[in-house]
Amino acid sequence: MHLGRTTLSKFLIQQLKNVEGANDLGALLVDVAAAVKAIAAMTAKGALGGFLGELDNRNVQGETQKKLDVLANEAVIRSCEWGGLVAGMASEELDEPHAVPSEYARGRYLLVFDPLDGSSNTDVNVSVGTIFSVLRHDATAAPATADFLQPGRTQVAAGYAIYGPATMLVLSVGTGTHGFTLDREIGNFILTHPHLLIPAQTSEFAINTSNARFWEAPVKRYVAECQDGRSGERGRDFNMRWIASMVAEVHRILMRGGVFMYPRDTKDASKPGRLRLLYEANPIAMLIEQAGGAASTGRARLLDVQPEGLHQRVPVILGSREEVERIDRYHAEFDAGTDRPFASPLFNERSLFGALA
Ligand code: AFP
Repeated sequence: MHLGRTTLSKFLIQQLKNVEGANDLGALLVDVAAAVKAIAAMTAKGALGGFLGELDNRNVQGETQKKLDVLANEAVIRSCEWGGLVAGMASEELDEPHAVPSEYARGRYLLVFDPLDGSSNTDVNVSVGTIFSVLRHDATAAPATADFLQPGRTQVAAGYAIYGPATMLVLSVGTGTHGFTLDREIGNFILTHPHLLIPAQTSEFAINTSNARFWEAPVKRYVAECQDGRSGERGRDFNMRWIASMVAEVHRILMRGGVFMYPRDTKDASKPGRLRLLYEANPIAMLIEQAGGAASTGRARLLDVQPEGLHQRVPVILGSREEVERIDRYHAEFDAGTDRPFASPLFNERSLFGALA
């Protein structure tokens, strides 16, 4: 592969040549890339395009929808529904799966996506992204919701677009994680970051510390040690980042390492996490693992979680492998009651310290 000259299409032909159904999968990813170009054009216009601001309705998540949420959702649907490649689609912005209109043939893939992740950042001009996941649907019948509820390890492809200073597409078809940069002059994604690899160690963590009082003890333990720096357990100083756009955090981690946490917290006991399993955690987890990192709920490998609902939420801890393994170990020690000093009654959630933490 020639850096700076390999287009997305050429890359997919090369990577998929021995994969059954390669042409259809490659063509679907090119259709997703076309939607990404349309979304990139809209986000780049900012206020000039009339695309900013909120609508007066809420999505299935109960969240206020931004105009760009809906426009990005439409862009993906319209780009991917007609080509005879998908049997159905599911989106963060749609209560139920989108059925392929009867005038179009159905294909053998399911496309699951978050059309605009980090959309609370659109009006303040901070990087946002599109996250997508491709699953198989080896049936001729239209898919039911249950057909989308496949564990992340069954994904045949996953990726994200990041609409930053440059628009990039980062994807995996199971042969590593690779980055492409949009050359706006020719309208092509060009391979610029082949075989991304995440350093196993890092001194940079990302978490929304305003939720600290709601975290479980193992997360409090891990973050406290990072904050203690070189005088504490870790013997080195750490840096913290929080962009409130998962795609931007993940991109930084793929470029230079780090660990991202949106863990289970007690802010809303009905929600096991903030991030959605099918169209945020799973595709990102595939990219992270394909780049040598790890992706966990704190108690299980993310890609092994059996989905129970289309919009199910899940705790997310991912990035540099040694840090994720340490956080998992802290969860195991907490669950076994063997962690120190957090096992002492002074630090559990129900004690004085827990209340004050
Ligand atoms: P929005 O798409 O509603 O902006 O949410 C973005 C996100 O799902 C993820 O991209 C961020 O990491 C996380 O939420 C930020 O959550 P907080 O606003 O609670 O920090």
